[in-house]
Amino acid sequence: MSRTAVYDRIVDMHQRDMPQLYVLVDPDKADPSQLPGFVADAEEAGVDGFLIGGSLALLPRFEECIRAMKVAARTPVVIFPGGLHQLSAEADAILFLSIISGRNPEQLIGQHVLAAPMIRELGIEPISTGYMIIATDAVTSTEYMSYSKPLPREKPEIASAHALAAEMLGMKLVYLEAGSGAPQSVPAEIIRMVRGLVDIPVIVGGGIRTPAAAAEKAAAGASIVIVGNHFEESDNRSQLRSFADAVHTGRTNSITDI
Ligand code: 1GP
Repeated sequence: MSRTAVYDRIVDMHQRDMPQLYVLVDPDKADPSQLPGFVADAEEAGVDGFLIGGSLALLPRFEECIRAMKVAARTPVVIFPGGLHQLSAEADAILFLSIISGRNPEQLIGQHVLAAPMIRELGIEPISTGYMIIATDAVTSTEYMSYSKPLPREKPEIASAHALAAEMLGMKLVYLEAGSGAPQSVPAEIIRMVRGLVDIPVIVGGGIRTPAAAAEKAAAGASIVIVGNHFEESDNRSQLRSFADAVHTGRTNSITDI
């Protein structure tokens, strides 16, 4: 794959106004032996790609999980790094995240200086991403671990100004994050305003637990909707297709989804 293959694919779908569903795999919670089957089932159900990573890494099996996913994956497997310990040449790309909602220099540029030479050496495609944490009623792991203040959820104009600045700085994606397992997801109003202002693709994740919520994010302008926690429960995996359909069409077909 070329050094821009994953991003080119994301932009292509974004420009064609075709929202995508990516599933986030947490290496601490996944069983590597189950991952090839999970990835194959998810792709079969219409999932468009995968993120792997998280703010914590309690178990040393990040690379093992990526390898297991790559056994089956035909779609991109992209690192969503919680830190320098989450780098691997096995992945197709890495979200090179700068936490622009906060003012912690380590998360804005410090860690990046350390990571950049390694990413180059490993040959992973870096995708520069302006990452914004949107406040909820809970303190999420991302917020706590990164010492980064979230943006107020009732003020879409503040999030929009951050997104615009990210684009002007040359970042290639913006990621609106409520936090993994968040009690509330990113408000549609923020997504709508951000999407109306920037041309770069907009990723939305955190606290999305129903096809209706996923559809709402896509309809509001998300280029990629991320679902993590919900599919960690094996009982919920039968809903993969409903989520994928909801994101692809921006709506749900069943009233029971609401
Ligand atoms: C977290 O946006 C992702 O970074 C996914 O969140 O686990 O709540 O789906 P959930």
